[in-house]
Amino acid sequence: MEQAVLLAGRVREGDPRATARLISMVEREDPSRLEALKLLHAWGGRAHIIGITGPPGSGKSTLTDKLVAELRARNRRVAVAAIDPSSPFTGGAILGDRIRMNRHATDEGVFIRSLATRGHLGGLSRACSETVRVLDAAGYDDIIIETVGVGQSEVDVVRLADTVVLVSVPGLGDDIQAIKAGVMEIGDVFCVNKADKDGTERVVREIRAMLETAVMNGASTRFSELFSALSTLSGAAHESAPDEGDEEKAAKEHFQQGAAHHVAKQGRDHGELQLPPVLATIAETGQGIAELVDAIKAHEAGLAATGLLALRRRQNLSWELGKAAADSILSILEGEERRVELDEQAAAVLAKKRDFYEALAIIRASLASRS
Ligand SMILES: Nc1nc2c(ncn2[C@@H]2O[C@H](COP(=O)(O)OP(=O)(O)OP(=O)(O)O)[C@@H](O)[C@H]2O)c(=O)[nH]1
Ligand SMILES: [Mg+2]
Repeated sequence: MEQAVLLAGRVREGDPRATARLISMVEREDPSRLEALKLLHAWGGRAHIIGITGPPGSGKSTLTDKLVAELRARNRRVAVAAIDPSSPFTGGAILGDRIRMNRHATDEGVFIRSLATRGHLGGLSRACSETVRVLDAAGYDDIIIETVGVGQSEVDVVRLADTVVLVSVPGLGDDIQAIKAGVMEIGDVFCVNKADKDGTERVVREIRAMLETAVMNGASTRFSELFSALSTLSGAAHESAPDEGDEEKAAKEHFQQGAAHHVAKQGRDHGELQLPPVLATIAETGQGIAELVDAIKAHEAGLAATGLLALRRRQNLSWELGKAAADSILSILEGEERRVELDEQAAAVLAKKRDFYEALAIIRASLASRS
């Protein structure tokens, strides 16, 4: 306990060694981490959490490296949690990332960590969300989560984010790679990297067309929600005379209008349709990075101005709680004692002593009585 108080205190002061130590405890699922995490709970909620996802090799790490540099130039303290799902896709990538990110190694305003996780269910999401909480409490202004958009659990990780950047690249085939309908929905900012390659314009057009179709079909993208909230706000701001309220109110309205304008500018106005920004970048040279950061920050400002940030965080957390609850029930079911019980019920069903649903009801009742 005393240890946890000490460790949490040092994390809160922004001590990078304490932060790294607590994250290592998170990684190896050390039960004593929970005490420190609980103590840090009150200090979280200030960082802007940015998720970056896309197909393997699309340049996420190179982009992240450049985003870090740009955010530093804007005086932000930045932390990166790069997920290493130990998948065959990413083999060896982490070493390259380390070398690339080395230039930030002596910068105290940067913290970079790749997260290796155990293969078990829920391990990845849990480790990532706990890590983000640690980094948030440690006072980093921006936290970037880099995760490869292949499996469901990797994509799930970006549900922690306030702003999700979906990366794609030209030349990965006709059916726009990993950007399938489901993944599309989670994107707030779209980035076509490797714009030095042929076919960039085509991918940009395709993504816009997909977004357009989705919006026209009534699919509520996160962006369209944001945009309509912003238009309501800026409409209201125009109606009330600025001199009737106090200075604070005027400043707030000014900010809201600014955010609305910024988001409108970054997104593309297709007549009635408001689409999220689709930007082209060359991560290797840094081209388009400042615009990408502008778009990410405009998105954050828009969320904050409309109150959608609080809503999104609640939705994210509620999803996370549900997932953690499901995982913990599953781990109970996978325990030895439960296996015996499941086995007994299976035997009873096979022997026609009871049917499947009666057996299920018995298991559910026994689980409920336990908790
Ligand atoms: N031509 C070109 N190559 C790029 C660009 N950005 C990154 N690359 C290269 O693409 C390769 C993959 O880049 P990474 O940043 O490791 O990609 P990643 O998406 O992080 O890869 P994984 O983490 O393995 O999924 C590297 O060789 C980069 O140098 C770019 O804008 N143009
Ligand atoms: Mg990478």
